Amino acid sequence: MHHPRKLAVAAFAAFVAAAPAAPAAAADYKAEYTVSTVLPAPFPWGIAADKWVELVKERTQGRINLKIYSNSQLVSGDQTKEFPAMRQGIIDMAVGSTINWSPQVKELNLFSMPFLMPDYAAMDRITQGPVGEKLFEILRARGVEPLGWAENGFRQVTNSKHEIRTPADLSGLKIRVVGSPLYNDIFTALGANPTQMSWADAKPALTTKAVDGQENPISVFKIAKIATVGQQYMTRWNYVNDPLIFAVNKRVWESFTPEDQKILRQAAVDAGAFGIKASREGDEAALAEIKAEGVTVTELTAAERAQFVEKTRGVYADWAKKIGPDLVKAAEQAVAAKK
Ligand code: X2X
Repeated sequence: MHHPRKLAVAAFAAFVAAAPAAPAAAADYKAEYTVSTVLPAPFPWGIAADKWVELVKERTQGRINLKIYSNSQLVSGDQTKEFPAMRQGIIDMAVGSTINWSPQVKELNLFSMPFLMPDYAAMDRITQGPVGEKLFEILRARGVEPLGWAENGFRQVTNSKHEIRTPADLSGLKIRVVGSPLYNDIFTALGANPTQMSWADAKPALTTKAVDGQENPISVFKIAKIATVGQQYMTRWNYVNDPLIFAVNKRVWESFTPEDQKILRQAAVDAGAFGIKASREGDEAALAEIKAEGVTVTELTAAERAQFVEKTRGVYADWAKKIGPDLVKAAEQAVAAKK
């Protein structure tokens, strides 16, 4: 015969066991989660990532700790291996550039389509609308949970030889590019001689003059002191804008309680907004500073810019097929949409 008290205890235990998902014990969580990035603070990229770490820690009272590993160190400096490493769980999370993930996720080449986005508003209409949602769905199907957007910035071409005002000025220049083969195609179409290399190798190659030029946002050029290795000419052509995505390995994501998932996602959205502001304001401030350092900053007239657009139309059409014509069309519509 059972003691009634024991029965009550057993019933209560059964009730607890059947109760809907109680918050996972902290013991189920890792003491620390690895977050891969390329550029650390004070680059806007690192500012966004650091903010995420800070907000998550604060909003979980220190239960969830993210740790940034910058300069692609978790993938031995090869930033194009970040996405597969995160998908496989070698890395828990990343704040990564769409350029660096494009070799594995071809749809992310959308942001590298030459001269697709004329300004920040166009960029925001893509990332914050149905196209952004669609890209997040694609990433989700590929084994990572995307949470929010940040920004590396509009990328400008620089070189050590002379001012670039027309495609002819690019002729024969050796330009360091990263990530996707789309960049090889763009610079080849413009008559340059593109060479793919990681960020880790870029500055040494510029220093030794193994390459004549590179392309990166103004803030990156300034903070990495690219002018000091002889890059005296910048053309502000805004040919692509490079967004960053906060993402988490799927199994790691599923290990979090719904409440903690909500915190992680909202913290990414908030850190992203903070980082985007830092990126846009940073570019503005850096522009004045690099000019003061003696860098020639070339602004193109509409007619001059049109020549670069014209020369890259074939590459654009070719890559629209690879990325997906519907997705590219939706992005073009978002760009054209009036608020
Ligand atoms: O390697 C680059 O040029 C950088 C730092 O901008 C990226 O990771 C895309």
